[in-house]
Amino acid sequence: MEHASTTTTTNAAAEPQTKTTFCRVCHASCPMEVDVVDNRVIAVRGVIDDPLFEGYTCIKGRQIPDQMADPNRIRGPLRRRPDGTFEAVGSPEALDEIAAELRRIIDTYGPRAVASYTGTGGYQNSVAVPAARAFHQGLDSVSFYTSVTIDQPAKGLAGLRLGGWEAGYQNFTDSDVHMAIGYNSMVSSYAPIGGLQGTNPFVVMRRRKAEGMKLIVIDPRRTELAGFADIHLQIRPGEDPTLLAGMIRIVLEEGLQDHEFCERWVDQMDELAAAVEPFTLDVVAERCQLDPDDIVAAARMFAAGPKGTAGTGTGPNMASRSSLTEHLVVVLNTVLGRVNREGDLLENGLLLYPETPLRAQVTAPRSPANGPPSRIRDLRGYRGEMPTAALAEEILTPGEGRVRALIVSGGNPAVAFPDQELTLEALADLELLVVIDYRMTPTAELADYVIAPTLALERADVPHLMDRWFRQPYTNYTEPVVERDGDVLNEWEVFWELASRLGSTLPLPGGSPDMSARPSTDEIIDRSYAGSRMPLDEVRANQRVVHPHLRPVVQAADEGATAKFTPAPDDLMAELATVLTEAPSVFAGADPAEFPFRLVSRRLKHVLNSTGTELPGLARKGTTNPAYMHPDDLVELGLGAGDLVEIRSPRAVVTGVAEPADDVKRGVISMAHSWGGRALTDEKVRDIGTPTSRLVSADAGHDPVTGMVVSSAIPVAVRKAEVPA
Ligand SMILES: Nc1nc2c(c(=O)[nH]1)N[C@H]1C(S)=C(S)[C@@H](COP(=O)(O)OP(=O)(O)OC[C@H]3O[C@@H](n4cnc5c(=O)[nH]c(N)nc54)[C@H](O)[C@@H]3O)O[C@H]1N2
Ligand SMILES: Nc1nc2c(c(=O)[nH]1)N[C@H]1C(S)=C(S)[C@@H](COP(=O)(O)OP(=O)(O)OC[C@H]3O[C@@H](n4cnc5c(=O)[nH]c(N)nc54)[C@H](O)[C@@H]3O)O[C@H]1N2
Ligand code: SF4
Ligand SMILES: [Mo]
Repeated sequence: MEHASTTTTTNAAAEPQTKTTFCRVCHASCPMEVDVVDNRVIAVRGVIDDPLFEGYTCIKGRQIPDQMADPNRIRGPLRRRPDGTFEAVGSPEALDEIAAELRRIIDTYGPRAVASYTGTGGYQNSVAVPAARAFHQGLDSVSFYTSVTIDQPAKGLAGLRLGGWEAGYQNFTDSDVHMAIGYNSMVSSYAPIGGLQGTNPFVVMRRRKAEGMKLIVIDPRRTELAGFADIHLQIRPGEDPTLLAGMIRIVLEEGLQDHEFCERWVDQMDELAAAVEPFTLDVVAERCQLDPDDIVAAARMFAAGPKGTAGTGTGPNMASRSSLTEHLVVVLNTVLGRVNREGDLLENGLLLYPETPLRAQVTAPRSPANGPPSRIRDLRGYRGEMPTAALAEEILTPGEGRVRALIVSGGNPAVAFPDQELTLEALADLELLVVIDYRMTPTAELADYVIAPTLALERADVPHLMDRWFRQPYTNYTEPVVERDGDVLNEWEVFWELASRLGSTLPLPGGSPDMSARPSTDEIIDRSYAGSRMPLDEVRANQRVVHPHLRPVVQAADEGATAKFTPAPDDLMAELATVLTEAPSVFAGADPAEFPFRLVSRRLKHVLNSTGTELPGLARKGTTNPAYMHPDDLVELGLGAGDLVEIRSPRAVVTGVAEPADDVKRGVISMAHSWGGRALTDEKVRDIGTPTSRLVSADAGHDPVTGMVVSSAIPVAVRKAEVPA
């Protein structure tokens, strides 16, 4: 099924053939109707009668025809010549050479020296991550990295230290209140579980508000989502742990917690109360630069519920102390009893993964990071991956286990990884760099080989990321809608071809495929999602339909279930105790007075991180990632719209292009990441944008558990740039 059947028309003015698929530019997986003429996608649009999306798409998805037909698209492998330029090479030859080099590296240094990193471009393909993971298992190499560990890794870990609730926390669809902390679904299509997902977000939010749902938004910017808020707390960036501790204190002091639930399921309530005691309203209000009355009103509104959760996005997860923030959010939800109870129905069907028990009980707390030791800063792997924030140092630090080869699958480390200078040094230090990407990115420019990938509409797929997030039991499968254009490979095929040449296997959840004859993509999908709650055959036959009867039902707790939540673990409470005494330890030794501004990250409507920046229809000329600042701050600094601004952190200096925005809090600069090129200077800033990742430092202020590098709420000094005459 990998190759689409195309209709050959004899008519010169060929009639477009319309097919239904889904968009994979981002995780949201919007269904799409696609018009195809002569194997070319000429138009795409939303599917009006889709029960969840109701025709919704965004500007990024609608540019797919341009992306596929872009004359600069890489349509076959490229090999670096000694002089640094690239030459075209056939994929069998490129794969032979890469495999031989991997063999040499494994024989010389051991399998750990071979690393791969799957970024957002690979992540949208349902089999790219499973194939990369299996490749490492087959080789017995722990060096498996993805963008998840530089995204919001603290989320998956919070429920380990505190304990989890097997049946999960409450749904968005019937919540009475929701608290959104540093995410903006209206632009990003992203929300934590229990929040507003990217399935037609504007319409859904309007409906929920009309039904009486209350919304609290905590964000230094008055975002598109904050425009719907009943209360918007325009917090000073990086102060989320302060505010959350203050809110928990209000809840406990006013006795607003779910007493019955806490009595039965939560330990350490006294320790928790003692730990938040110093977070008095006055202290919190001053630190967060908020009105005390607003904080109390928000805490009471959220506590009144009775249903609904608080959840975070990338903002607070990129800021310092992200594990602590995540912990406090789940503690707040937990003491208010916002969990699914016996007999409740989950909104989502969890169709693509094996069925797991859903009892109304606590899963015992355990240590969060228990994977293989990293060679850097006492970090460890977690959830089967190694921490990407330490990958540059894994490459640069001599000794056993040093990474020597890296396969980048749909990622752009040169601009997306924290600490750009260190990242560039590391990429240049590799003995082999292979990049799977369809365009010449700053990372691909450094590669020994660039492999051209299939694009979304050229491959069979399932919406694996949204599977946990759809508001209903719903799924979608797509065949390829056009045939491959060029000598291009699906990401899984790259890993299969290399494993096959290395005499290794791809042990997927459903077992390794045959390694002597390349299997079909559908076989790889079947093996990657083996044991799924909805069998894959049914998924294929059953697209874009809501299956209300498949909403999982929460079961009773086991008799005598004893595990309890532990909201006050020693290490996190020790960290909490430092919040009021030490400024966020972003850059050790840096004088906060010298860096009075905070630079925060954000998403832009028309690009996905760095994807799309090359398309004229999206990144309109002259529009890169401006430095959005409050107009009064600009006036004070003597800056006008479009002026160049020097932004200095304790680590480095970048140049931005100033843009007034009265939705940004004073003292804050709001800027998107993954811009700029390979140079460590910014002469071309107006054309290629500013790499904010240069401002941060891999080894200062990192999260002790996840290794996350501070990449939002970055302390900076700002002044008008001196422009040479
Ligand atoms: N300062 C700061 N830094 C951040 C963040 C932040 O908020 N602030 N956010 C972090 C987050 S959340 C993330 S996820 C990372 C993102 O980190 P990355 O995923 O490494 O960066 P992207 O720019 O998304 O790179 C995706 C690449 O995939 C390519 N691509 C697109 N489609 C395909 C495809 O079908 N196949 C293949 N093979 N390639 C494709 C694109 O051309 C692009 O080069 O950045 C992180 N860095
Ligand atoms: N259009 C578009 N969509 C995208 C992407 C894109 O680049 N463009 N990227 C995709 C990716 S990789 C991801 S991970 C998701 C992310 O999805 P989101 O998490 O929704 O990302 P953002 O829209 O950047 O929202 C983060 C918000 O946090 C706020 N913020 C920053 N620092 C702080 C802080 O210290 N505290 C608090 N409380 N708030 C803070 C910012 O002002 C911003 O509004 O989006 C995905 N979707
Ligand atoms: S929200 Fe994401 S999946 Fe939907 S159209 Fe936009 S880019 Fe595509
Ligand atoms: Mo992300």
